[in-house]
Amino acid sequence: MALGAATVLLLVATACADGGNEPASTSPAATAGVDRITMEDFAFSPANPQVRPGEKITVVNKDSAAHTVTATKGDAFDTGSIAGGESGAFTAPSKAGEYAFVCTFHSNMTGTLIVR
Ligand SMILES: [Cu+2]
Repeated sequence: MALGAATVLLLVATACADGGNEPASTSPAATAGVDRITMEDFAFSPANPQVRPGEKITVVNKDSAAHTVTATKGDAFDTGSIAGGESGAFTAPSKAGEYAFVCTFHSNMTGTLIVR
């Protein structure tokens, strides 16, 4: 008598596609409703601020070194040098879009201004 070794493995596919509660992130790490950017520990906070067209953005430098917020393409915006402990400002472009920016003194300090 041979036992038929037919093992039927029933895999119940758990493909439940109902009730997905993951937060929808449209733009990567965009921080909405920002009117201020802080420079601290040689980084921008937030690095990806979302602002309104033509909005005035205050920039606060909490480091001791000088920093800038400078658009990498063209002359969309530029705070010029902001000394340590000081603050400055710039006006967001009137045209919606994403504008990369950098500190001209520290090329590793980067961010993206999201205008919409
Ligand atoms: Cu800097």
